[in-house]
Amino acid sequence: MKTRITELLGCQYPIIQGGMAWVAEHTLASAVSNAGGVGLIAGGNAPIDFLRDQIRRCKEETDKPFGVNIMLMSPNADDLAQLVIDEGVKVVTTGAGNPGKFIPAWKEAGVKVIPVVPSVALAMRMERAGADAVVAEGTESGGHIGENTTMCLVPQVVDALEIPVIAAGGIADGRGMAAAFMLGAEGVQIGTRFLASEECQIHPTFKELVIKAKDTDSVVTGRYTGHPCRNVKTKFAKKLAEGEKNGTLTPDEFENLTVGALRRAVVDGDLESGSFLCGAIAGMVNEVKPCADIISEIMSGAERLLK
Ligand code: TUI
Repeated sequence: MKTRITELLGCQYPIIQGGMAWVAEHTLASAVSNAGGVGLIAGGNAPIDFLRDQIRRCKEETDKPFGVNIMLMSPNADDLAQLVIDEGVKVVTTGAGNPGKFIPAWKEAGVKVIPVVPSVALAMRMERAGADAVVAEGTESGGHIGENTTMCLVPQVVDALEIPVIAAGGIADGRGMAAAFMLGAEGVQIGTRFLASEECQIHPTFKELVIKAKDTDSVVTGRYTGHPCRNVKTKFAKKLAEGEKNGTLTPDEFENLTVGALRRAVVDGDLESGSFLCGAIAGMVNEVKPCADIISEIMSGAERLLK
């Protein structure tokens, strides 16, 4: 399947992996890239020396294009923006902010720039700033989210832009990919499906939560802090949601409880105080598989339907 995204990124399939903080490290990124998609290493809040090492390991594991996701609220965002240039990374996606100030330097260095956007307005700003493509991310996604759904957001972003659009949020099989293409997307970004991959290094408890999740097992917390976040509905997530709803947790108390909660989920599998970020499609993810199988099943399903 050739689209402007496969052409832009030099990959076999128009599938990019979500830049999941703490989750997306070199083994997952290289597995996705070796399977014909574009794997990503997530910067998150990680130290620069750690990320340099991750990028170098990924280069050893794949000769295919891979990228780095920069979480723009991270204190390391400026240093990571420079690191991707210094390391010759081919693709950058960004989240949780406006990457406009970095785009000229990335373009100069030949880095393909793909901001993740939750709205048409930001998508248009990114096109004007020189982005090569955007990821239009619906509220079905895991982690930090906007309010609009994939079904509503993607066609509106497609109509508003000339550059190609990658759809994200709620896509985990060939049907989802085909649907995104019918909305005008030329690629998909997939996160949650790759949580349940063999190459993903998250704690076994996290994988089990994804595998066992039903359709109603995700919850959005933190709207009142300005950082709404979709998680698996664990006891801890319910406590946060109730504290927010009943006013028994102030926004400051809420923020304090969530400091370090992503690490506690991914590394420790801590159900008492970890935040297991996950998309609403987890209910449909029922089996751990190698990334190559996940990608080939999605592609064969989508191609069959699109024909
Ligand atoms: O960024 C994500 N997903 C994420 S980031 C993350 S880590 C985090 N930790 C604490 C607070 C916030 C994040 C976990 N999941 N997806 C892409 C995305 N970007 N979703 C929403 C946005 C976004 C939101 C507001 C992008 C830009 C924006 O405003 C830009 C501006 O300045 O106008």
